[in-house]
Amino acid sequence: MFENSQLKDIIEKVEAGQRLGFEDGMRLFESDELYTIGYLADRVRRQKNGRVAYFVVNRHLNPTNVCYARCTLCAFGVTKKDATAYTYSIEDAVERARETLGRESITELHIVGGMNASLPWTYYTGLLTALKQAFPQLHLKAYTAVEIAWLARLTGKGIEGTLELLRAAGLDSLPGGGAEIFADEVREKICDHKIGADDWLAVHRAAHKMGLVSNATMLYGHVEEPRHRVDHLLRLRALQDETGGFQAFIPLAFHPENTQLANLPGPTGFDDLRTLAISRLLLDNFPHIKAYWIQIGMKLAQVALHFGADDIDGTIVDEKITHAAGATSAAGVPRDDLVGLIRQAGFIPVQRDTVYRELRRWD
Ligand code: V47
Repeated sequence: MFENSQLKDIIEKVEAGQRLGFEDGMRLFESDELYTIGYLADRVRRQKNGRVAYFVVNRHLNPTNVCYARCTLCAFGVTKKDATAYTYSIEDAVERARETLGRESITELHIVGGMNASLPWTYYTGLLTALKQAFPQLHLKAYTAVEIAWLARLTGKGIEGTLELLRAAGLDSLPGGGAEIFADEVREKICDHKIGADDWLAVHRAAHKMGLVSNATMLYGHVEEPRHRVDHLLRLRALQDETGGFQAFIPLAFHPENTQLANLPGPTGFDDLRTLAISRLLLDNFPHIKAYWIQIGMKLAQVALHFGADDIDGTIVDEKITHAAGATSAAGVPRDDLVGLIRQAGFIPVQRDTVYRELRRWD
């Protein structure tokens, strides 16, 4: 079938279940054999996840957009003097979650925000405590490694001590944001005030060692090169070998509008599919790969289920970060839209909770 492929040796490796290395990753990212790469990723995806595709009924909650870091990649964070600056009181945040619960039976709150120097660390723990008290049934997937490292400076209790405080307040797991691209030379250009790769990985390592699961991301399609992407994926794979605490990997497609990198075009659909598929191939120890429909659109997310993805994230309700950067997708969708989309792609829709327990399946 792939007699004329330049990737024959890689095909053989994948078919034999052998791990791919840095050079394999480079060749895949430099190849335009999208169909071959997609075929391989789909093969691995079906071995791992069968004919099932997952989604979660959730809501995003961004308590504040005030952020001292002002990353060039980001259109969400603003200074506290900006006309669009906001910070929810804890009561407001609880009300927002309550409004959603009136409409959909969400099982998860995905909570991330800016690093707002005016907020004490007790705001972050207080928010979790109030949410858990009001909605004990909800899973709180909260705060990126970047925010946790920031909080650790405020609490003075180190990463583990801070994670313990957050867990005692109601934290159930960590989302995968803030990873961007690990290479320092890229971080200097896109997020120079954020923690470095080692610190990002250290937060997830500490969380995993405490028994908290987490996700991982990679922001692609800006100033990085293929070697940076491969390096990023292999560093995640190495940590996963060590801890086994990552559940899902989510490639994040860069949206340039309203950012300081607005001169860049952002990734193409071809690159979106290729990146998802290569992630599936390199991250052989990650159980799940998510196609984040907010960023690649519903139609491509559906196709992505045939290119290595086994999860299309969730209903979301009120996405702000990518929409600040010009996303044209809806800010959220009803559960039944996700079910229909998965079905029409030829997979069995499975509503999961945050830790991938099956809640309902549409056979
Ligand atoms: O941390 C910021 C990225 C992330 C832009 O863990 C941008 O289940 C594109 O992490 N264009 C937030 N991306 C999203 C995120 C996420 C989403 C869905 C599920 C999970 C999970 C995590 O978005 C940020 C940052 O890396 N981001 N600005 C932008 N202009």
